[in-house]
Amino acid sequence: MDSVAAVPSALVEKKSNAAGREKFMDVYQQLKKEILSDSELVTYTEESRAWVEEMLDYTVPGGKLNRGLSVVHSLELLKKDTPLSEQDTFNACALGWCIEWLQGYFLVMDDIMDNSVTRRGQPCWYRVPKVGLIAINDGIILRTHISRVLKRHFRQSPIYVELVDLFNDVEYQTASGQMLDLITTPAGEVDLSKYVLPTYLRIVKYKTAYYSFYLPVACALLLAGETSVAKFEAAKEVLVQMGTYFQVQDDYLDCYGAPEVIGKIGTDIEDTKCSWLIVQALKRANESQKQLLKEKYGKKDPACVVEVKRVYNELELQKVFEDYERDSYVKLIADIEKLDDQALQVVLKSFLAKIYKREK
Ligand code: GPP
Ligand code: MG
Ligand code: MG
Ligand code: MG
Repeated sequence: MDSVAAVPSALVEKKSNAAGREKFMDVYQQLKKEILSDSELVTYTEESRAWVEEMLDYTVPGGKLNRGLSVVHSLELLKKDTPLSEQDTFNACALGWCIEWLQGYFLVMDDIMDNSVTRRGQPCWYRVPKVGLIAINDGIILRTHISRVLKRHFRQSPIYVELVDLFNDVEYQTASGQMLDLITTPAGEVDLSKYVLPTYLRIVKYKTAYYSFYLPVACALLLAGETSVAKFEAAKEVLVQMGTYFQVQDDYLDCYGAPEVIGKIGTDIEDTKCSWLIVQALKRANESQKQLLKEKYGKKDPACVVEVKRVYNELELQKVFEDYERDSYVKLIADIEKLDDQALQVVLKSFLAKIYKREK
């Protein structure tokens, strides 16, 4: 047995993950440097360059980086036994960062819309005193950086048009989902009859699943030279289901997660959100519990939030969630195993393994 084989495989994986993350961060530094020295369209002042740099460091790289790193991991798995060339690795990292930039932009905007307080363990960007609503323009700036990165690194590539289209389509889908999320629960209005599962599923498919799950894998498929529309569609079908499961976890953690672990303080009850928990609660509540939810849901008062959570506990929603989580996993694995393409199966299973029973 040689020395590498003697190392437990989990350890090897951890080590290579750490190396992958380091490489990924190096590419972040490079892309940031390129943006800050890009004078083709904009001449920075010293002050504006410092603002953009601080804003980028605050809003882009501080998350779990699951979406971005998935582009690299998925491409490795799609290429099977052929190690990625330097160029392939760089391209996958650059697209991974485009997704992280997109995520940074969405979160800056979402936190304003959701009136959130913390994100990734620090105040939301708009809550930084000198920032305030400048954060809206910073969000737009983040969005424009994606086009700059795509242009600089993929303009000459045969997949450039596909990539630009993909990012545009996914942004449109996400903004439409965000709109559904917001107009289902206009401020000050509590109409509990709207909180039913089909409405919920439509919201989360658009606001979360496309950009968080389909987009990274679609980028990897494009980088791998995949051209079969059927393959993209097959992947999308499973990834949208996986994204739905991911958002259910997000809604669960909003109420039951520890803020110091998830890095944010939940606001779904105060914001009258069409969350998975309220949908499940209304399905199971008796008349008096329904009345209580109607009175207390969507109120800023912490005492009202406590009352809502009490009903959730009476209805044993933690147990309902555990069952849902297990069933979703089993169903997703079964759906993945129905696909013809073995490499795609491995990509999807690995993505699922990253989020199953996540605590943050
Ligand atoms: C997650 O919703 C959805 C998004 C972050 C997409 C936002 C889209 C825009 C076009 C701005 P969430 O509010 O439940 O996320 P979190 O719990 O992280 O605040
Ligand atoms: Mg939010
Ligand atoms: Mg939101
Ligand atoms: Mg949430």
